[in-house]
Amino acid sequence: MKLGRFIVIEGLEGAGKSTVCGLVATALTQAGISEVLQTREPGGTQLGEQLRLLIQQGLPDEPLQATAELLLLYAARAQLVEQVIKPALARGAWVVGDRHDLSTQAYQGGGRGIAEQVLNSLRDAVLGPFRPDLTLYLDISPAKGLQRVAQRGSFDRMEQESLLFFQRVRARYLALATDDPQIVIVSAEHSRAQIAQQIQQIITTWLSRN
Ligand code: Z5A
Repeated sequence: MKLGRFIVIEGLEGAGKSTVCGLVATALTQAGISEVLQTREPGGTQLGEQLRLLIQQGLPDEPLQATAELLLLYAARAQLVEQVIKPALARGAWVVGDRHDLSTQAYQGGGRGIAEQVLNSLRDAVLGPFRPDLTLYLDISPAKGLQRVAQRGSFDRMEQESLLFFQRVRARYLALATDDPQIVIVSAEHSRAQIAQQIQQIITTWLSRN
């Protein structure tokens, strides 16, 4: 039985997901929720962190095929959901996830062009009916997001994709978010202070209704 809630933060690189995960966790703690756990995907377990490295760095002499990448992401997700997220929710903890399944729909579906039917079958096989209670999609233009990330100095395998790739990812995010009442779209191009205020408002309103 699920006692806690699962809130996911999504968006392109540089959208501010890690920053917002921290803001959401703080807002929940201030609202009196005693245990708040933060996760990230791919990652969050021993297996997931190893797969994260593989997905981000690739292999030296062999391109990672799109379907192989998809299966690695789901292997990491299966391990995280079963080993960390579901047990946490069952004991009453709230979980704030830096990315979850919507990333796969956007990057592997919109970006890589894997058919929706394939993604949906895999999602249903791995996750069954398990879904987040709330998703905040931080919307940013790919150029602006990559500009923020560039300040870190180096790009990982995915960040080296073309601007067109990220435009397709963003378009898929927006299409999915517009269709789903449990996804809230937040413009991520405002200042940190404006975003912090907006996140606080969204969480306060959502808590009062749920
Ligand atoms: N991936 C996938 O393809 N399919 C999947 O199913 C999943 C993932 C789950 C790893 O993701 C990669 O895996 C990712 C997608 C793929 N590919 N890429 N590339 P990740 O989440 O670990 O990496 P990321 O998306 O690249 O995260 P990030 O670059 O760390 O960005 P972020 O978490 O959204 O932002 P941040 O760290 O909070 O902020 C980035 C910088 O911007 C930082 O310097 C901040 O100080 C700054 N920032 C934040 N907010 C602002 C505002 N409001 N104004 C100005 N500057 C700001």
